[in-house]
Amino acid sequence: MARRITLGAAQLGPIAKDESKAQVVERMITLLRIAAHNAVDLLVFPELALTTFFPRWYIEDLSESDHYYHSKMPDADTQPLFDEAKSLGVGFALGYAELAVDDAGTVHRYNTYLLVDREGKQVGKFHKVHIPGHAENEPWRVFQHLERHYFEPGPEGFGVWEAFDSRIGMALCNDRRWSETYRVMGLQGAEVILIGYNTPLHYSPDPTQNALAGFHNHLVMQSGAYQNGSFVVGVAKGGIEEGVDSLAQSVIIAPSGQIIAQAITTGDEVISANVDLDFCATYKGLLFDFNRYRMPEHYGSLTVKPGAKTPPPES
Ligand code: ING
Repeated sequence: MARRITLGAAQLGPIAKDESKAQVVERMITLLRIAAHNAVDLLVFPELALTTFFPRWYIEDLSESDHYYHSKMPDADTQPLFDEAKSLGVGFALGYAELAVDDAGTVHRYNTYLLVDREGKQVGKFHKVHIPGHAENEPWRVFQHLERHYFEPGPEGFGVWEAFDSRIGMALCNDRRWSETYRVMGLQGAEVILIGYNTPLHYSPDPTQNALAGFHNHLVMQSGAYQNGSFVVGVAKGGIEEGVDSLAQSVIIAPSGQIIAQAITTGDEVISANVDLDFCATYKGLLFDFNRYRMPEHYGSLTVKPGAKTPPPES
């Protein structure tokens, strides 16, 4: 019996700075209902889905940005979303800013993804690993990208969770650009990798890359999918948000690397695809049979420092 699942991407358009979480949750519930109408089993929301992309503004005292974070999930703002999803029988992944306090009482601020199954059970939580941008206000930039001021990398790394009769992995935005992200989950048997992103079309450090933003976005996710025999759901917060134009082009990608669904707007939009999870095996079990063909003992050290010169062959 084929293991079929309908994957969905809930792309969000711009979220204004003065838009309340309740207003955003209403938009997300509308997308949930559209997804349910299309028999979606797992709907993926973008990174930091509940607010405007606040790392675009420098607030020196982090405690003054606490209103962007959530210390528990669900909470009063998000309970309606969790209730609606459960009543519709739609599982989802939610990107949000998490404020966590560890046993020693230390506050940690994470860029977080939460996976919830169709019965409303919280299956797994991921903390973004690759934190891009900068930590100090840099006025030379057209706009700020202060994720390194607002977030620390998660200590747990990349995990895979048994859910939806499959093995689900999660990553966030800049994580998708690093090949290790996919391979670490591929080695854990990931069949579906969920990735939310906020990616401005302008890259201040090198604007020559602007024209390639869409190409690079799909390039890395298609490669990651293919090289690990996994489906990838890439979901944007897109459009012109507080004057900054961000890439949309959300996609659902097959283990072949082919794009099987793509958003056509830069706003709120649901795309979906009904897929056979056993299709992963046609890549994992043949070309990318890790146990048979992967050669970690011949790769040398993965801890080579950037710029290290490889020793000349023995003369
Ligand atoms: N955003 C970006 C990303 O990796 C970035 C960081 C911005 C990279 C612009 C390149 C150009 O897509 C997040 N949130 O990681």
